[in-house]
Amino acid sequence: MTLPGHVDHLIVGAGFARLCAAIKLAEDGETDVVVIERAGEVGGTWRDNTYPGACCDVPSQLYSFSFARNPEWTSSYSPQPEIQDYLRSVARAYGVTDKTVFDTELEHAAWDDEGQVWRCRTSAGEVVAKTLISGTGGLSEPRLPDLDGLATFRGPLFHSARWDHSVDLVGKRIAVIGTGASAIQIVPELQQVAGHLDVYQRTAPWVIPRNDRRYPTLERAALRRVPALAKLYRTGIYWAHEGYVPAFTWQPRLGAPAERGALMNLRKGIKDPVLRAKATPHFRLGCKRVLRSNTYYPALASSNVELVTEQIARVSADSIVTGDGVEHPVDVIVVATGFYTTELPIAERIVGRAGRSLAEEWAAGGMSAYKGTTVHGFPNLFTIVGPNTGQGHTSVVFMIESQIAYVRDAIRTMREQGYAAVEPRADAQRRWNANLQRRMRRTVWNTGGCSSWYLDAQGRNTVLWPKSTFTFRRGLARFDTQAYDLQVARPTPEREPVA
Ligand code: N01
Repeated sequence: MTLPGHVDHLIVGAGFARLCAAIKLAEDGETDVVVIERAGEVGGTWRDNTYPGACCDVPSQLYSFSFARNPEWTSSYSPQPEIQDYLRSVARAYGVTDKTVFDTELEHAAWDDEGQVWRCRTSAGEVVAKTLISGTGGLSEPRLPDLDGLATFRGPLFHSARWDHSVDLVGKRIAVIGTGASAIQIVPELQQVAGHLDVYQRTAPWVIPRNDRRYPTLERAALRRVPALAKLYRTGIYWAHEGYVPAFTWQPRLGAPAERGALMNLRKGIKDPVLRAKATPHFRLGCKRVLRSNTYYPALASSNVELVTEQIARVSADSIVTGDGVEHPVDVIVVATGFYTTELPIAERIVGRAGRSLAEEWAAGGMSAYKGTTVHGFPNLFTIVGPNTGQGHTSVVFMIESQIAYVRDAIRTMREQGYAAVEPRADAQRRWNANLQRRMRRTVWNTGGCSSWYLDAQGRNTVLWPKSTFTFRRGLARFDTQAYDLQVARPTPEREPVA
């Protein structure tokens, strides 16, 4: 479709969060909805991350919409192509593909307080929207490491989320920089094809076993025919994962049994005590994202792999030089160093009521929102996967569905009560975040002895939700008008309410 000039609801991006928004608004009879997607197809992070071994580390039964369960998953942890197919088919089945303007990027969005609308500039032209539904989630903008000489490297160099499939890796000397969730999936795959593989580790991660299994045809047929069975699987997995919450948010010592399991995984995978010592983590489990793999440690122990723990001093045209002066020749560099998670590039493009961007608003105190979903000074902006809505133990899709329920109720309320604009009050947002940050003090993320992408430059955790996910869902079950400044339409041509 082509970009219209006016729309009720403009949704930016077409990953899990934004697909859910488009589907649920349509269910409520909101017909004037347009999605803009900067790429040529839906999928978000699952479209972008095509690296070898890309796989979900949350069980598939839970990593899918509650209203579009998928009995066709082939295994308990789905590989990226299956998740991408799932998202494509959901987008098609629910008519979202037809509402999406592809290859179109949001360049700038400014709140017009007179007109009570968002005036948006996109790469495909201008559009005026009554509400702007955006994802501010932090796993979409790759972060390259700030390494001396990186730009001088002459061979292929790419980020894990921008895999260059045209590069032939067979027999090559490959370097992987980073040992996070992406790297530990990539390393076992590259080990099988590389002539030599150097893995550059800054911090050894916790890696627990991944209890993956394939679903036999009979089991898939049962899941297809008996929806209650699929629901039961989902519920069981949900509560099993929720069991991590006390250890992560309240009493980190409760994670000790999981730490013992991870150390057994390490002993099983690596026999050499010197290598094992290098790969042993020195912080509490959960402080960084807990990784799951049965193949990472055996890959590190392979004869063609070296785990390099000396820090990188510089990169030259054809090598990586470490702090001890050793030059490691390399043909291909894979950078698995994560994403911009707390300084989101999209925040610079969204300008609120006072003429300040989200990035400016958040520069001093870090990212913050009310219930992770609305922001004082930014009327009618809904941030899905917004500040403090992430979690390190379960499916983000659960949080997304909770947020979308809140957005739906907000839009319903606007329609029914004739409000043209809703904006959380400053005091409500302040209280919400003060409570969050108080809760954050005793979490493993703050006390576990590590630095992570959950923390911003000031050491504030503005990414994760510090309680159970059902508490989040309960808190967002209803749009709480008492926390909002509610504006009726002003008498100008563009000031009708959302209706
Ligand atoms: O990124 P990361 P990721 N020099 O930030 C290292 C999700 N995900 O892409 O630990 C050297 O976790 C850094 O070292 P350190 C998931 O939520 C999900 O792997 O900071 N090294 C670290 O080892 C995950 O948490 C799935 O000391 C440098 C690594 O790079 C998130 O994406 C799969 C460096 C970065 O790890 C991000 O994971 C994959 C430098 N200058 C990812 N800078 C699922 O299955 C950074 N590092 C759902």
